[in-house]
Amino acid sequence: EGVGPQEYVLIKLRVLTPDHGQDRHGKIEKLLKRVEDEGKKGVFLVPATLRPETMYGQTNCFVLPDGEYGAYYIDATDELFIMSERAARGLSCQAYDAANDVYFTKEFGKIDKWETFLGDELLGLPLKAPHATYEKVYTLPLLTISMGKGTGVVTSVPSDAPDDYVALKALRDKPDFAAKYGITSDMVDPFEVVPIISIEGYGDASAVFVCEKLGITSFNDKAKLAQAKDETYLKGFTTGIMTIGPYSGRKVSEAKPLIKDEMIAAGLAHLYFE
Ligand code: A2H
Repeated sequence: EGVGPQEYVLIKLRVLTPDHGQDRHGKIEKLLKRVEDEGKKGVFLVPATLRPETMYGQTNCFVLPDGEYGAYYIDATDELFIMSERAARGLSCQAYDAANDVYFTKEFGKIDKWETFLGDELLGLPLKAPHATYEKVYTLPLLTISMGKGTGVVTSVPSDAPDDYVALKALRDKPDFAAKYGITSDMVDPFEVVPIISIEGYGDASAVFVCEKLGITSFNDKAKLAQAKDETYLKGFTTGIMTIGPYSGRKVSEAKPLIKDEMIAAGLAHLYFE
């Protein structure tokens, strides 16, 4: 790894009204109501990604079921971001007023915690994901999330990320596993992999290609999964060609900074360093 901070892009996935009548969504329903009553601009799950150009391929978002999250009011944008407390601190450049339990940052102004959640209380939520081809996607469990990295929220692009593909496939193929987390088939079955980047020799959904080539069936295939990630990440960025969106036909390495800047300018994303 290089020296200096890692730049992530936080993608703003808008939390929509829960549509499955699940008891565990009581807190988020209350929060959405308060946000509406107070005229704030909305509640967003904010996954941290290194690959903003892949957002066309989103099929869902992941949280850690027993991870601890907070909903933080962002003064400067008048919105609430759901992320780990650690990320809220990071976003505020570690400026924290303990006496008043508020965070400060030059870019965002005051960051104020309105609610806390266990990941489980965020599972099965409908979301509007920017650039996704699906009108709405759902929050699903990912057990390999580290709460010590990024925001503790990961957006899922199964076409290009082997972790995301394996996790989504497990939820589709193992109904007991999905049921354990209250995930119903309509939250996973309609969400086919969306091809977004073509790589010579790997087709237009490289993560699917490599996972099948190496015979990866679960997260237990650790060594193979590591190999799959090495192959796809490097190739995708260096030789991949976009096959979707306004930069279709352009190299991934050229499209990435353009898409990133446009998403930030449009208020769909924010930079985050740690
Ligand atoms: B990437 P790095 Cl398509 N725990 O986004 C586990 N994984 C996390 C995480 C956390 N707390 N926070 C972010 N990530 C994932 C897209 C993507 C990503 C694609 C291809 C490669 C890729 C869609 N998921 O990452 O260890 C996020 O997944 C390649 C490493 O901080 C984020 O970018 O370097 C990436 O890992 C950050 O990993």
